[in-house]
Amino acid sequence: MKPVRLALAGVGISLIASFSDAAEGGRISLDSVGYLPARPKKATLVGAAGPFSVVRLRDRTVVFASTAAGPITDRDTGDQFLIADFSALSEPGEYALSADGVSGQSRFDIRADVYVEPFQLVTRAMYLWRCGMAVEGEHQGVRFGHGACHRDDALLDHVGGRPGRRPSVGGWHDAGDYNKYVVNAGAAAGVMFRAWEDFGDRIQRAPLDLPEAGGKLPEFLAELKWEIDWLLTMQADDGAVWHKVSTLEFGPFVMPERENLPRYFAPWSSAATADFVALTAMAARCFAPFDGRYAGECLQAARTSYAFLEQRPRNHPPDLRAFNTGGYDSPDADDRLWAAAELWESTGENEFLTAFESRLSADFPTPNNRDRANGPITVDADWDWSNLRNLGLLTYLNSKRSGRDPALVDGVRSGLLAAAEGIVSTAAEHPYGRPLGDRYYWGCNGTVARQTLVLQAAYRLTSEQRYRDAALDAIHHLFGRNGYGRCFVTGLGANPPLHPHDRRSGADGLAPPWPGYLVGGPHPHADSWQDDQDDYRTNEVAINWNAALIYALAGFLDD
Ligand code: 9MR
Ligand code: 9MR
Ligand code: ZN
Repeated sequence: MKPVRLALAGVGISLIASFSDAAEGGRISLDSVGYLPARPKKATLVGAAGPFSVVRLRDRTVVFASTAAGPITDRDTGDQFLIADFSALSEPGEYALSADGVSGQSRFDIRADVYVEPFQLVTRAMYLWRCGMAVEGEHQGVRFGHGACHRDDALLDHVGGRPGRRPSVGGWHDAGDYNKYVVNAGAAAGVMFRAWEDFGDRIQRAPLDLPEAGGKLPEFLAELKWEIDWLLTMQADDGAVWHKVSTLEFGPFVMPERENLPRYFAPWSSAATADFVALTAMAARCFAPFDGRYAGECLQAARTSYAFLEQRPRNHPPDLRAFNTGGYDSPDADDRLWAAAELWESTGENEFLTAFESRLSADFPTPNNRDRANGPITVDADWDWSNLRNLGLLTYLNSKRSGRDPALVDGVRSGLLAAAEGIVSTAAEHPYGRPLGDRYYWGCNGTVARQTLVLQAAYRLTSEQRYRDAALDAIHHLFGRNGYGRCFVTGLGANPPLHPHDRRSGADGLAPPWPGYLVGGPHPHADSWQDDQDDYRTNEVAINWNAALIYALAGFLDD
């Protein structure tokens, strides 16, 4: 679908219609889930004249009226937009915004707990992704579920030629497919552990209604344990970590318990091994207060694989020639850095700190150069599974432990603030407040959510609200303030995706898709998203994207 240009008589400017079908009378794009009472509230108007108003639904009273600012021009496309700012409206309630020149109105809520239910929904979606057990859930009156699947995982043929199986049951399916990939487990669970460490108190007060509710672990950690238990099965006897458990070709669109293709361990990789170290080290310290024995097991597993890697300093990509499924193959420097950071944070042992700091200096020599001491160390504003360096940097920066090199700490701090500042201005300049600006690639919606890790870290250092407000921009964008005027999460908000590339949703015979899943998003262009099951490039769902959204929402559970 190409944007349609409208020439509105009397407005005097050429206005651009949306990427969506709602183009005819212009469009209002806003966070269709809602806004926090005290924080900024903006909508993007396309094809509007200027005046807009907000009606309180309870009594149909106009509670706010103003004129949208603009037009502002999208630097890349030349398209023009107006920005309706209704930040001053702070009374909790249910509302609808309408604008002159645009037919229809757009609903939203204002509430301090407006992101609690979305948080529960997208976190429960991780549970619904569980492999190896039957799962079920209800959403908007529809029951979703599948039977116990993949109880035979997995075959050893491709890891050393030994015939037979070794148990690797459990974990989460990766995405719309049912395979299980260690590197993406790192990206997903790593971000969720960070959510736990940053916002655990508040997370703990949001019930998830998981089978483990009421047990000795907080539910959120119980969900993570489902993944970590599986991850532990990916460690070979020598400490190498197999790259994935997968079919040889992607399976058909059937329910998981009916996918009966053989599934194999794939050969080890150093990136997967390092991600395993980082995750099991994080698990060790997050589980320690609740289950010391399990924490001990995780730490021992981390040490074993770390020692294995120390003997093999070079990048070792996985040999995936037998497989035509997801690769998740990228060099291991970021993974090794992350592994050292987490082992240090969990143990306090100097060996790991030294390893982390020398890697940091070697990759980014600035702080060792006396002339440029305290120069910024790059912190990425735009990152995904192939570059998990930020997870290590954030752990290092947040640490309460002593012994860090102050020049490196300063370098990371200034790099972080520079990255966060860049994100803030990118969001401010973007017509739809998109903190990733005009970068569109596979899974970019996940990155938009993931940017909030950097923003929240900057907020923690400075207490400056603009970092949190840019994190809210990310949420607003994903929940409807985008070129489609649609929420990108299944079962949530306005006009959400109905046809994600998700085998369960395609195969269960139910009309609505499985709820709580963030779709990958448009690429290569802003208008390339299609709500089409066949379009796995823009409309798949994946654990690393949902995990990032879990983090984004966890930051705003009580405002
Ligand atoms: O369903 C697969 C999806 O999970 C992957 O992300 C995607 C890219 O690796 O591939 C999908 O599988 C497609 C395959 O690559 C080509 N034939 C059609 C498959 C979709 O049904
Ligand atoms: O998220 C992955 C994206 O960064 C890659 O560009 C893409 C192609 O390699 O693969 C994506 O991951 C898919 C994985 O390979 C298989 N399961 C579904 C994942 C999401 O589409
Ligand atoms: Zn399964």
